[in-house]
Amino acid sequence: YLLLSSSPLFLRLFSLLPPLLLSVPPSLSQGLQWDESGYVLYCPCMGRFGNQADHFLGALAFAKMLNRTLAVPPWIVYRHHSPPYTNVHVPYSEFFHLEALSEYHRVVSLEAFMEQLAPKHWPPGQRKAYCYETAAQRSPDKKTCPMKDGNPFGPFWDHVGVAFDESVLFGGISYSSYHQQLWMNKFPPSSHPVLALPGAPAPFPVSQEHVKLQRFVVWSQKMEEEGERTIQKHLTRPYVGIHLRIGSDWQNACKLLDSEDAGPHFMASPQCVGYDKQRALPLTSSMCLPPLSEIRRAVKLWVKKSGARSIYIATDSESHSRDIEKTFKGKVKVVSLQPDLAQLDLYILGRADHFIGNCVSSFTAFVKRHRDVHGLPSSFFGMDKPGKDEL
Ligand SMILES: Nc1nc2c(ncn2[C@@H]2O[C@H](COP(=O)(O)OP(=O)(O)O)[C@@H](O)[C@H]2O)c(=O)[nH]1
Ligand SMILES: *[C@@H]1O[C@H](CO)[C@@H](O)[C@H](O)[C@H]1NC(C)=O
Ligand SMILES: [Mg+2]
Repeated sequence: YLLLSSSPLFLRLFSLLPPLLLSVPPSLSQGLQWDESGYVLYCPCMGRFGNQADHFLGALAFAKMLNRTLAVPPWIVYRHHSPPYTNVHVPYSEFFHLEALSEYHRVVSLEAFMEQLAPKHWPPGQRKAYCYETAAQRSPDKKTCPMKDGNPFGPFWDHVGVAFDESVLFGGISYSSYHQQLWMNKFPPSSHPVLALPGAPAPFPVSQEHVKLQRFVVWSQKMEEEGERTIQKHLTRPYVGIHLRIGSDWQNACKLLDSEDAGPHFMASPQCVGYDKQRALPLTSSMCLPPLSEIRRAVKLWVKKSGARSIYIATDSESHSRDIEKTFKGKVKVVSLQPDLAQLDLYILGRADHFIGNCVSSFTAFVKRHRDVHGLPSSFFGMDKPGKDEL
């Protein structure tokens, strides 16, 4: 069992991990049958959790579109500033129910695929990489997919235990449903059983039609227990959860908004300004990087509206909890745990009575989608009433 204490939680969670396959539900891990319709493998090699989650939804849809089983990759967690000072590859099922995905489409964990299916059906010597011609242009011979070039690419495939033997290049084809038939014709599973890709076959941010796939991303029992215990211990309902994305990398990113031709679409912003570029609401700088005055205004408004008795602050930097406490003259409990495990923040924000997020952040987007699935209200700094997209 996991107990919460501030710093070693993350490591404890991993040290308790049974080696690879034991954490996969038995029905999915035992006696895996080879799928003649083929597989999609990819590295979640762009960005941190929020980006990886956006990409995951698109990759899931892509696999279904091609009627191939998705080999669900582990999450890549960057632990460069604290132990173990390296990338950690966390099995999907550590955070979420692998089986819940099956309601939408056939999946297998990449770990189980490698352990049980690859030795016989995708053996060393026959491992082809697939990529865009443009990606291969960067290689010395101009025709090799850059599967393991640099971080996180190399460490990822090393972790999985894969070396690639050959490259298959493609061009003039996109990952959207528009090209479904083209994919099917070009790469039939009989001659191309395993499509291994250097990155997710999906756009960032997640496309509008795939937002609703969040429904199949269900917290693991372990995360749920840890999350519920934490909420019960520290918070009093109703509570407002807020996401402060204000660290230095973010300050730099938001500066790009000041340029003349910056439109409303910037990183995850379609989630609040709307996906339709023509009709999108304006994206202001306080939506990207809310100043303390805006943080206090929005928190005050939503605490009042929801009758909140406590506030949970998730942050990538400082929590401003003193200032927020003062705003309420100590009458509302203000909590910021800054857990080592970012997913614990996501869990707590996802369960709040009201959530105020950062429109441009994909970390917020994960929470927003989860709350929409469960019919819970959300708003954004700089925007109290987010635009509604027809799904
Ligand atoms: N624990 C915690 N980590 C955060 C928070 N905000 C950002 N981070 C970290 O910063 C990363 C931001 O990258 P990403 O998830 O791709 O979201 P984005 O950059 O905001 O779109 C997260 O994955 C976390 O590791 C937060 O509120 N709590
Ligand atoms: C999709 O794949 C499954 C599993 O291999 C197979 O049984 C089914 O016939 C395929 N469907 C189509 C339309 O090809
Ligand atoms: Mg990011």
